[in-house]
Amino acid sequence: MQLLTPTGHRITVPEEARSPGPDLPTGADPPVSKPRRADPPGGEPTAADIDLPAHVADLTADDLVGLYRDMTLVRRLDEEATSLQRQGELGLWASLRGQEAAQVGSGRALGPHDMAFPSYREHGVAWCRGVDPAAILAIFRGASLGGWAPAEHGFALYSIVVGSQTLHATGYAMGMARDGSDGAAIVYFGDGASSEGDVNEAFGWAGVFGAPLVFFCQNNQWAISEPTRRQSRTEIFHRASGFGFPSVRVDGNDVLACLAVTRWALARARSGRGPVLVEAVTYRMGAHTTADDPTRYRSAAELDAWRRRDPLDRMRAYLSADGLLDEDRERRIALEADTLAHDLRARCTTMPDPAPTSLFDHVQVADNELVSTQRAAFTAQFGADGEDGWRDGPPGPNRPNGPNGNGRKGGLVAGEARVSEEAW
Ligand SMILES: Cc1ncc(C[n+]2csc(CCOP(=O)(O)OP(=O)(O)O)c2C)c(N)n1
Ligand SMILES: [Mg+2]
Repeated sequence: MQLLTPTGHRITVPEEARSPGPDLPTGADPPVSKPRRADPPGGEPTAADIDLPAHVADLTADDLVGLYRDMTLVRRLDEEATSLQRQGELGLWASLRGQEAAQVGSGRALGPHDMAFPSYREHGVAWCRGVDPAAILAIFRGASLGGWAPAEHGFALYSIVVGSQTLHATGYAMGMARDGSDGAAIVYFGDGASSEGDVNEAFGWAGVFGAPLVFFCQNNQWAISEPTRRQSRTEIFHRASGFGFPSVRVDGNDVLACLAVTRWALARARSGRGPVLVEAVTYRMGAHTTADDPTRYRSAAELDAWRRRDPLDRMRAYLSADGLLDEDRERRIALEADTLAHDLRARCTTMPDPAPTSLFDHVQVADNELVSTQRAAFTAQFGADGEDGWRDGPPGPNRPNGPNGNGRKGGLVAGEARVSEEAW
């Protein structure tokens, strides 16, 4: 298959190195793919006019290698986090494996005044926004109740309540417009989330108010064990037309296509022309979370087919064919990835446990009566530092060894990961 590089060269890439997947109505799209589109009512020219290569034409050789480096580092930190969970250092981990191109491509499209709203799997976007990966691990270790200061990074906190962040993002984007901000918002959600009422309400509000917002749906083919084809009678990207704004389906395993489309969508939103829905077609190569066993609901053949469209392999093939990535550069990136993983492990395993009373500290900006009352009740029972009786005291109704607890004598122990898997 012939590809056109941003620098105007034609290269040939093996057929199996491209996506989208077998169940998509697709022709032979190049990596910087022709977008599929759903025109909004009124015939406004939008996605039809996107000249994708033009949106990445400014990228230098270093920029291109930089995208590959981002994806490699993000994959490595994801692997390390998965191992840490398996070794009992994290309560849970939601892997992004397979979705690196969608996340790095869209994440690198963001500017300093833009604001991103993630779900719980956007470690690659977090990376692009300068969030310390250790802060993400702290959440999954139960050592942090938040993670980072959203305003510092233009990156909101993770949201576990599926789809809820689309409403937060819509309100935020409407506020940006009123404040005269020159940025836009982007919100990440999954194929499964698109079935939620929250997401459809967000579409309605963002469409009606012309909010400067990019809805970025990573269709990774699965919502835990529910395949996309059983979640919707229509293609996800078609939904936007019913709400009056344009949408684009993009090859989510193509980092350049994701970068180009998101740049286009953000520029459109920033210029006051309202929201866009991007459906990035990709694949979750790992389990839903470490609490999940995907072999119970999907075939090895399916995984294998998507493995051949691995976004890192594709970018490596692309760069190598263009002579932009030699063995030495690759070795240096691999070394950097190992160093990152090593550092992350050391920092994760030595994280101090938070004080139990810190639970009350960040509920609201200022204390209110309800939180104060709860804090007083908690310290009356467990002492000023909240430590008394947690570990081996007599049973109480909600204590680890009480009737509503988990029945384990001794309850929580220091260093034990504490994020409940059941919530996922
Ligand atoms: C409102 C709500 N309902 C159910 C859940 C349980 N849950 C967690 S993740 C998930 C599937 C989400 O699938 P998708 O939106 O495709 O995102 P993905 O995990 O594939 O990235 C579900 C049902 C939840 N966290 N929140
Ligand atoms: Mg999904």
